[in-house]
Formats: sequence, C-alpha cells, structure tokens
Amino acid sequence: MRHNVPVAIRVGVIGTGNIGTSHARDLAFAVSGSVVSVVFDADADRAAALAEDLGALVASSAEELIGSPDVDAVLIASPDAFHREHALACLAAGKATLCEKPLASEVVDARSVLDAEVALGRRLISMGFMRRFDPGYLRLKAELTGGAIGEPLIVHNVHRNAFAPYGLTSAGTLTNSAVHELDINRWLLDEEYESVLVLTGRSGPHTPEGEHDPLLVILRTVSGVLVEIEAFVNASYGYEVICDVSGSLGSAHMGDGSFITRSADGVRGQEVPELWLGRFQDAYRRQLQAWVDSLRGRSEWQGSTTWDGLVAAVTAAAAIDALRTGSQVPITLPVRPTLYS
Ligand code: ISE
Repeated sequence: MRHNVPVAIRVGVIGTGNIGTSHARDLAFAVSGSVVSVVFDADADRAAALAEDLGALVASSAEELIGSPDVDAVLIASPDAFHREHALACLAAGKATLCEKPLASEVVDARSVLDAEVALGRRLISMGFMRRFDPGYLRLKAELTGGAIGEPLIVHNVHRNAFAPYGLTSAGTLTNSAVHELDINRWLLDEEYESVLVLTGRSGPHTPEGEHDPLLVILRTVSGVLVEIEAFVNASYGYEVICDVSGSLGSAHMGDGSFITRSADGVRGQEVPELWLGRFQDAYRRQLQAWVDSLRGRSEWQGSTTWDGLVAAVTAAAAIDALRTGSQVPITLPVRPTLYS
C-alpha cells in the first residue's frame, strides 16, 4: 500500500492570463486528483476573479504563493521573462513545478535553472511542451516508429497564428512560438539538431518595422534529416499547425484533421480556430492529467524536462543568430547531465 499520497494535489497557479486561466480551470474541473488552492497574477483583480470562481486563495506575490503551506505543486504561467525567477524559487522551496514553455528566452537563464535542478539532484520541473500529449502528434510519432514510411528524410512544419501574440518580435517568434517546433521535431525524430538557417522574405502588412514575418527556419539533424518550419505569427485568417514527414518509403501528414468538415451552401470546408487553445485544448488537458498523475505516484512523467527546455533555448538562440547573420549556424549542446538520462 502506498503512503503519503495526498488525496488531491493542491496546485498554486502563477499567472492568470489566457493560458494560466485555462490551466487553472482544467486543474479544478477537468483533471482528476488536483485542486487549485492559490493563484497569483500581477493584475490583482484578474487573480481575484479567477480565485472566486475556483474557491482559491489569492497570494500577493509569486514568492508568497510558492512558499504557501497550502501549495503542494506550482504551475508557472507567468510571462516568459519571469519563468527563470519563478522556476528557481520553486526549486529552492522543493516544490514540483509545471513550467509553461519556454523555460527561458535566454540560454544563460535556462542554464541557471538546469544547474540549480542538477545541484538539487532531483527532477522537480516538468516542462509544458504540450504537443507531446497531442493525439495528432502522438499518431505521427507512431507512424514514424512503426516504420511504414521508412527513414524520415524531410519534415515540413507550418505554425500560423492569426495575429502576433503579445506583439512578438522576430526573435520572440523563435523563442516563444516556433519553440514548439524546435521541441517537437527532435522528439518526433528522436535525435538532436546540428545546424540552423533562417530565411526572411516579403513580410505581411501587420509586421512592425524592422521585423520579419513569416520566417522560414531550416534545421538539419545530426543524421541529416531536414526540418523546415514556416513560423508565421500574423497570418490573419486563424490558427493552424501542420506537420508533414517525407520518408524513404512514404509520407505521413498531420493537419488539423480533428475538426469537422462541413458541406453546405455549395461549399465544403473546415472551421479554423482563432487561437491555440482551440487546437490544443485536449493536449493541454492530457498534459495536466499526466503531471498530476506523476505527482500522485500513479505513473512516470513522459513529458519534457528542464533538459528539453535548455535544448530548446540553445536552438532558439542559434536560430536568432542565424536570422541576424543570414548564415547557417551550428547548434552545440552542452553535455547532458546524468539526471536527465
Ligand atoms: C503561445 O504561447 C503558444 O504556446 C502557442 O501554441 C503558439 O502558437 C503561440 O505563438 C505562442 O505565443
């Protein structure tokens, strides 16, 4: 018999914007084995409104939330620039954490979190690269491992946002948006990247002066697979994510096939969601359930780790370099600590 397993994990949620609110509501109402006990947001009214809805307390700072005896585990959904500080505070408090992507926008910040976790000697942080829980990506991975399309040779990714979230710059497009592809392609292919090139061309009308959108990111893996990403944050028409793999024996395509195709008025078509929550709600929920299950000792965490967060940060930094210089930039990873093997 297992002892000391709390009936429900009491989660503290830092950041109650779009994604923090969605996570908090899912933890409270959709996931089994968790409650939301405390929330914090820089916008105290927004935090209070959500807290009332969930029957949670409001903390007056992220530090207070992390240190609260009412919080068993922390979900970090603050703006990217705060992830490092909040993750370090969670490690110092010894609290299990689910940190939204990216781990940090700068390599040195991601590295400091990884170093602190390695010094602690325990994996406390789970990274929120939720696509690893998306049924579409999981099926695509099963296609690749099943061998029917042979050896993967080239992957085409499309990642479009209707409008630039938080007014992203081109560097922000890489660290905040395309970071999903940087993570998911190495997970799909089960290997690391060797180099990256970023091409720019004509930009759309919503692109701020001096920025580029769309970006074409071209990575090469260590074994020579080409990974191409259209990262387009002002696509206007809606949110769309596509991943198509061509292999030595065939190809596998993941579009947004989970949406209904409607035929009416002489037109056959599919709805396009406006935001990522419309496409990935299921993946987010599955990720949260897996995280809570792992905290309750029911299963092993299969999602991404601080190491994956650091690899994504190193890759994004190389891509920013490639964008600025217009040349192909090598991707050099640090030695992987045994904690993550
Ligand atoms: C956002 O934070 C996400 O994670 C979305 O999946 C992505 O499409 C968007 O560009 C990001 O800002």
